[in-house]
Amino acid sequence: MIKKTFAAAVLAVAALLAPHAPANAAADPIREISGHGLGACPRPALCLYDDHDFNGTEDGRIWVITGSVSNLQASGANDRVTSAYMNTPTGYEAWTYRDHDFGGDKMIMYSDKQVPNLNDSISLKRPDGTQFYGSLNDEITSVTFYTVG
Ligand SMILES: [Ca+2]
Repeated sequence: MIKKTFAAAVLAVAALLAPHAPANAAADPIREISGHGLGACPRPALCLYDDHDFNGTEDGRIWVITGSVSNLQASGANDRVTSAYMNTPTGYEAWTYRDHDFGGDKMIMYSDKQVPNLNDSISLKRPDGTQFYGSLNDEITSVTFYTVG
């Protein structure tokens, strides 16, 4: 409860400090497109695909991430993502989380990383930082996306 209140206060202050950009200049950190394959993913972005193998050979839902999203529910992507492609040059990093607000087990996505099936046994980290192998299929609920260095 205290943590939530603090987080809300930080967000409120951040909103006050943020410069006002023209309405049409503010990029939505998540948008949905339809397509399949790695080529459908714009750069730089983290693309989250509804189906395995980057939606295979047929068009499907792709969520294009260019900023952090604390809950994928509003975009319709919550608990749906089955493959992922980090289509960025070096200097970008993303984490995908099992829970909202960047909680629970997480998977790192570094530049050019491809994960064709989140149902495979993939390298994950617990909230305490310990590494293990498990699935995140249809379980991703929040994402961070940021530049490093
Ligand atoms: Ca899915």
